[in-house]
Amino acid sequence: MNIKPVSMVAVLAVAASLSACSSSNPPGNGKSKAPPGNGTTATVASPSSSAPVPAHSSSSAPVPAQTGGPSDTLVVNSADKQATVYVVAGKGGGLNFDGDQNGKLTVTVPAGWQITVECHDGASIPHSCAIVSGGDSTTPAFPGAETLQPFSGIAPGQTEAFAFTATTVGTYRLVCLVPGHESAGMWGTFIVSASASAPTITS
Ligand SMILES: [Cu+2]
Repeated sequence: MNIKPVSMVAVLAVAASLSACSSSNPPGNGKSKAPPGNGTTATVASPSSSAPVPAHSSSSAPVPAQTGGPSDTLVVNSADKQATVYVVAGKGGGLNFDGDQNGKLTVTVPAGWQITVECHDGASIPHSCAIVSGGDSTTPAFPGAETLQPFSGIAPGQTEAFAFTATTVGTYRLVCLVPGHESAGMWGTFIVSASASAPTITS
């Protein structure tokens, strides 16, 4: 007789473990509040409110990239001090970021914010994105502030994302580290500001 409520609990537990994405959850932790015989699983979605972690919780894996937003685009989450910068490397096929060369593209972020850069290769040759301290530097200014293989680059048409915390005030470069590209003008300006209240992007 009671088979139906028990199976519903099982379904709910599976659905919860799938949506919560935390494999440490012990199965079958007796959801006694499951309504008997009323077969609706829609209420299971509510646990997500306690887990606001977005897509990027990885430590070694690259941040999941979207399909590459338009150039000169920022998505700002002021409440959480997070911003995503969409950058097109090699827009129109040239050695540029978002069509700009030699520092013209300027991204400013407040110090302490977590920044995600989505680097889209818009050209027919490989490019990369990295935040470095100055001209000819090939070391990321912040841990993780570069695409995975910055010297060989991202394949044409692909998008790769990375995230870092802009901990130190200063003026940096957004560069392509594929050899020869920065010196040919493929760099922008990346400013970590003590006074800015929100990120901006100008070109
Ligand atoms: Cu390049």
